[in-house]
Amino acid sequence: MTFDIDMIRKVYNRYPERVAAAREAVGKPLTLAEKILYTHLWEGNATEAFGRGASYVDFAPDRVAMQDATAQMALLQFMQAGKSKVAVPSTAHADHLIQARIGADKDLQDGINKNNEVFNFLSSVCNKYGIGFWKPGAGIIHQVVLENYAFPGGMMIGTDSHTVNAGGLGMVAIGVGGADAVDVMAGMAWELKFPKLIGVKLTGRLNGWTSAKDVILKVAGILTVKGGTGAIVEYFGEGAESLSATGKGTICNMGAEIGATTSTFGYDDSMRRYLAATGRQDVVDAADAVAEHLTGDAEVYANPEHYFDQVIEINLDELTPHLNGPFTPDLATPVAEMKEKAAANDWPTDIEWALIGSCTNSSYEDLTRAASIVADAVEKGIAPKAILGINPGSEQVRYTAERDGLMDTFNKLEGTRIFTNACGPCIGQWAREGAEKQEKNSIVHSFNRNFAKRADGNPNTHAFVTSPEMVAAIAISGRLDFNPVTDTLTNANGEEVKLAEPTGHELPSAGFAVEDNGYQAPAADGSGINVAVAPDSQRLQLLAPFAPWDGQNINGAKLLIKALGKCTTDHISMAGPWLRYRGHLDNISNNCLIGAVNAYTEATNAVTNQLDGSVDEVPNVARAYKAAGVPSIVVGDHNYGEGSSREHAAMEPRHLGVRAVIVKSFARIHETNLKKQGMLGLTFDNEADYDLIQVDDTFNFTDLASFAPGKQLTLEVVHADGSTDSIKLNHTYNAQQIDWFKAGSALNLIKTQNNA
Ligand code: MIC
Ligand code: SF4
Repeated sequence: MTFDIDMIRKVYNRYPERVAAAREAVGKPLTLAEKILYTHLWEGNATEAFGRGASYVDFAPDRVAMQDATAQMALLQFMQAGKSKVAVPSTAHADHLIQARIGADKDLQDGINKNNEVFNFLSSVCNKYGIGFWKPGAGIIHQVVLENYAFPGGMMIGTDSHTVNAGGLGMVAIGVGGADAVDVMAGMAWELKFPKLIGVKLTGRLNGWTSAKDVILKVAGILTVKGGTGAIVEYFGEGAESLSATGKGTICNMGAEIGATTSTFGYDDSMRRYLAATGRQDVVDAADAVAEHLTGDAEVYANPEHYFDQVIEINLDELTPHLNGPFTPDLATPVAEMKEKAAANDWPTDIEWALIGSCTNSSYEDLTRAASIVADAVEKGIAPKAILGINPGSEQVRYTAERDGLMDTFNKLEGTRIFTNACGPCIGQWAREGAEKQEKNSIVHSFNRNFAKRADGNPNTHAFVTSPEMVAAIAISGRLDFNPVTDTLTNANGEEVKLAEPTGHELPSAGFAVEDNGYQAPAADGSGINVAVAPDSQRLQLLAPFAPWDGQNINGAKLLIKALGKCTTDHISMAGPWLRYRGHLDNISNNCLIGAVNAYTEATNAVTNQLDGSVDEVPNVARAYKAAGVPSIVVGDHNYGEGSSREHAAMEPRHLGVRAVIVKSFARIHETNLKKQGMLGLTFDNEADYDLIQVDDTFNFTDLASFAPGKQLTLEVVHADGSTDSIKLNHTYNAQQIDWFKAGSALNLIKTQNNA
């Protein structure tokens, strides 16, 4: 059964007319990204061409997806919007809160016991408001979405940065903060700055040890973690068509790591095969009727440089396997060069753990390719040197893999652990023994992110991102610099043997199967359902609205922290153990900016309280300023807020009395999250002014009363010796976003509009 097939048919029915209108408005052949964007305008048919990277545009996404760690805050906000039901098909997925420790069954039960209150809350809110709920153990949000909901040419938003994974089935799927999801679920338009377009032409065909993961590892190396900001990446060419749908998903997934708004591929046979195999032949039939509109125009792909803002070409015949890391996903090293690079950089080369899983690489195909390496090693009598841990992407993948003997194969490799169908170690939900000793070590995994402390909480763990088959090979060899193409291993008989190249199955030959997929349909009428939040709960807290702007300039503000270098959302609002407070704003605020590096001392979580000169933890100092009625600001470097969609990174400082975040540049989702929560998210007009900010400065905004689109704001910086500097700050607020600031948050504004 296909979920929401009527909605999908409606979207396809309007495609021809809307694409024709878009073609006329734009006046030239269209990329796929443009077709999807222009067919999802809130206003209906296009009447004008939008400026890429310039125009703010209202869209009408077809659906919304949320995962448990962000859904709590999204739904706490939705509950305040005054609606009885969601306006578009929406789902929530319990995947982030389950720890990997012993193995699937035990860990899942522990996860349910520990998070019972939150899962019950999510289940009852979903039931009440018409939201589908995927229970703990059902799988990772993006894998479940790909298997059940994604459809070519559709538009979706999701409260998770890797929502972009659905580009593997030709969607424009975009990660957002919870407040954006609330807009769409409340039946309002969703606003996005019209993206720029990056075209990636893939020629040739993958071979040998190279996999789809290597395409994005290579692209990340080229574009870096900032290079995709504000852009949609569209893949095309014969190489693109040769990739499986889940392989395409892997590539789109990690588009989040280059800051891209999303990534996508044109509708092709790989998508037809995947849709049919996952029980959605009806989507294939509907899509086939408008197939010409579900891919870019031929002229575009023939002369991409005329239609994209940037074009990259990658020849899959020549692409080799990569390892990206440590500490950042864009540091790309070909496997063949790792020996030299690891030695030069003093990266530990002994590997104790190698992990397969995450929304990036947990498909059936991924498991088969990794299993082929494991089977080969077992057959050749090679004992593994490291422990292989596996989190399947969904119950459907796990069940099918078990039926087809893949789990048996993995279990034949000594020490292998199969964890729950959930995010697990990818989000720090990993009880890794000995991590507390903080020893310097390396791990490899098939995930997407490798920021410091992310998987096991140890700042000295060097995590490298690679394909599942390379993870398996490295688990067996126990070495980061193992090159399966050239290196041999010694087997139990003392013989030198080589691992065979990976082989796999794009789709299960006997079809997918599952007994209980873990889905809970919402009540047809949820009006009688009561959602209870205990007033003394440590996990959940009903939200109190943020105060509206008082119409005055912000005066006498103190510096909470000037962050040095990389400051991702993991630095601003750490995950791992803190995930337990994702539904409780006051409690989770105790992790606010504790990972950010203090630019004056290079210490983390130690800043000077300017009221009494003491040095204390960041959240304590923020609370002290708040209690004294002193506003505060945060200063940051480039790409501030890179990484996750978690709006906690914006809500926590807001809750603790921070009024403005002033940086050299922002990551897209975080900038919007700040705006939504009524914060000032501003950038230095002159980047060098970052250096001018002293620890004991006082800050006065002098022209907030004339806050207007396109007009700079002025900040007076009063230094301790009484001297002052006046600096110019840029912003990207449009009129409506300025109204959010004035109302105290976007949600405050929705509430007044609903009451009007
Ligand atoms: C992540 O991969 O960092 C997460 C956890 O999935 C986040 C969402 C979150 O913080 O809950 C994301 O990528 O948006
Ligand atoms: Fe989960 Fe990791 Fe994917 Fe985020 S990146 S959704 S934590 S598997």
